[in-house]
Amino acid sequence: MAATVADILVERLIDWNVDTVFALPGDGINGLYEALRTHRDAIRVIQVRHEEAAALAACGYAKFTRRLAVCLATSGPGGIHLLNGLYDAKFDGQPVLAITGHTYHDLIGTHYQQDIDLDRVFSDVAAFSGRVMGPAHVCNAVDLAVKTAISKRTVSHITIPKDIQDWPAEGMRSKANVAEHSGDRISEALPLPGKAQLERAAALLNQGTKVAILAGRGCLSARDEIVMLAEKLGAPIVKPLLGKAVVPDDHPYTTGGIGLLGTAPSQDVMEECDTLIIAGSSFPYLEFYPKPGQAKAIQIDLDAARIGLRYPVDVGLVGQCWDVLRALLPLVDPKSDRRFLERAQERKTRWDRLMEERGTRDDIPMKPQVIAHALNDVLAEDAIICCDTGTVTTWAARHIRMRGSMQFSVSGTLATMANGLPYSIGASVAFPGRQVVCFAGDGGFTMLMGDLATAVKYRLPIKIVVIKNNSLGMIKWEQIAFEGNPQYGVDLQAIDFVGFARACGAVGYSVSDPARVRETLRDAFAQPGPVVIEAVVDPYEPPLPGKLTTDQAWQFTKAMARGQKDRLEIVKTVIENKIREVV
Ligand SMILES: Cc1ncc(C[n+]2csc(CCOP(=O)(O)OP(=O)(O)O)c2C)c(N)n1
Ligand SMILES: [Mg+2]
Repeated sequence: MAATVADILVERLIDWNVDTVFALPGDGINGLYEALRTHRDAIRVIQVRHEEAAALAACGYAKFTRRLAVCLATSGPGGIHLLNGLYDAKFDGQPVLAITGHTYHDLIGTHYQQDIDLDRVFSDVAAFSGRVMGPAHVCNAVDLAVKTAISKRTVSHITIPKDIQDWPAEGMRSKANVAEHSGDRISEALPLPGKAQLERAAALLNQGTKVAILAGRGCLSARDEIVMLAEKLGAPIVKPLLGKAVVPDDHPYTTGGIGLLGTAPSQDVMEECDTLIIAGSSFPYLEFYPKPGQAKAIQIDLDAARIGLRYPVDVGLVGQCWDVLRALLPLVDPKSDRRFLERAQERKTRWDRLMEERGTRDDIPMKPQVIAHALNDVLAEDAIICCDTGTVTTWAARHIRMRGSMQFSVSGTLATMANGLPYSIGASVAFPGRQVVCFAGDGGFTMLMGDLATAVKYRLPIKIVVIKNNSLGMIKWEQIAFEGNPQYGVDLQAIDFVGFARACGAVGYSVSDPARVRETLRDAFAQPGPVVIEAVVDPYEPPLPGKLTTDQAWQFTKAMARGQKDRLEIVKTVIENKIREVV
C-alpha cells in the first residue's frame, strides 16, 4: 500500500507496465528515489552519469522496444539536462515520459534554490506538462501523461515538488476530486481510410509507369506489406535513414538511402519517378523529393496533419502503414513493365560495387568507410545499431548493411550529436541478449562519454566504434562544400580512447591499419563486456553526396581558393575518389 505521494506515483507507473527508469538522483527527487527503492523488485533504476543520457537512453529504449520509456531527473539543472534528449524523442515521434522534481511547494517562485518552473520550461517539448499538487493529483496526472505520450507518440512531463513527494498518500482531496476516477487503460487509435480514398490511391498507382516507394520509420513493422507492394508495382524502395531497417540493404527492390548520405540510385529514382508513395516518413530534406508537379503522390501517415507536409500529395491515407497497405494491396494491379525497377537495380549494382571498392581500400591513413564496411562481418542477424551524428552517419548509412531482424536508429529529425551511446544503453537494457553496436564520431562520443561508466556498471556488452578523425568532420565539410569557406573551429585534439575505456573499466582497442581491422573487430566483439574500438581514420575523406551538384563543386573550389588549410590533401582525396568512381 502506498504510504506517500511518491509511492502512489511509482505504483501507478508499475500499473502502466513501466519496469525501467533512466535516472540520476538529486535532492529534488529524494522522495521518488525512496519509493523506487521500496519498489525495486518491480521497477529498476538505471543510473546514468548525465541526465541528457537518461533522456536519450529513454528515446532509444522507446525506439527499439516500441514501448513507453521513462526518465527521471532532479529539479532545476537535472531537468534542464534532460531537454535535448526529450526533443530528440519528440522529433522522432517516441513516447517518453519525463519526471522531474521541483522545489518546496510553498517556496516556488521565490528565487529559492533550483527554483525553475520545469512545467513551464517543458511546455514546448512536452504535449502534456503538469505539476502534481497532492496525493489525489497523482494518478490522474500520470494517467494523462502516459496516455498522451503513447497516443500522440511524443513526450509528456510531470514535475512534483520535493516536499509533496513525502506527503502521506491519504488525507488531502478537493471536493470535486472523486477517488479512483481516472482509468489506466489506453486503446490505440487505428484509423483506416475510407474505400473511396483507397480506390483513388490505387488508381494513381495503377496509372503510374515509374512508381517509387519512400518507406520511412512508420514502415518498420510493415516489411512484408512494403515488399508486396514493391513486387506488384515493380517499384524501387527508397529508405530515409530512420527507415533503414524496413527492408534489408541487399533486398533486390531497394536502392538504399536518400539524402546527402544516401545513394545515387535512390536520387535517380526520385528524379525520374512519375508516381511516389510516401509511407510513414517525414524525411525533412525537401530538395531530395521529386520536384512538385513531377509526380502524382500518395502519402500514408498516422498523423493527418502531416499529409502533404513535404510534398503536395494527391491522396492522403491516414493510418498505420501496415494496416493501410493491407487494405490497399488488393486494389493494386500487378505491373508487367519492370523497366523502371530494372534500371534502378542496375544502378544499385554499380553503386554497391563503388561502396565495396571504397569500403575495402587499403590506404593508410585508413578510410573511415573501411571500418563501417568491415563491421558487417561481425554483426549478428539481430544486431541493434545506434549511430551518432556527423560524417559517421554517412559511413554507417552507406556501408552498414541491414540483414535479418537488425534494428538501426539515429537522431533523425533533431540530428543531435551524442545520441549513439545513450541509445545503445537504452537498447542493451531492453534486450540483454542482443548485440548492440554504437557507431560514433570522436566529437559526438566525447560529449557524453562519461556514460561509458553506465555501460560498465550494468555490464552492458555494448561495442562502441569511435571514428577518430580529430575533427568535427561534418561541420568541416559543410564549411568547405556548402559555404565555400575555409574550415574554422572544427579541430579536436586527440584523445586516447583506449586509455579512457580502461579507466572506466571497459576494454579498449585501437586500429589504424586496414589490414588489421577485421581481426581487431573479431577480438573486440568476442569480449563479453563493453568495448571501445578507436578507429584512427583519414581526416581528409569527404562525405560527398551520392550525386555532387554543380553548386557543391563550386563552393568546394571557392573554399580551396580562399586558403583552406590542407587543401592539397583534400583535393587529392576528392580527385582520387572521383577517379575511382569513373574507372
Ligand atoms: C548537440 C549538437 N551540437 C552540434 C551539432 C552540429 N554538428 C553536427 S555533426 C557535428 C560534428 C560531429 O563530429 P564527430 O562526432 O567527430 O563526427 P565526424 O563528423 O567527425 O564524423 C557537429 C558539430 C549537432 N548536430 N548537435
Ligand atoms: Mg570527428
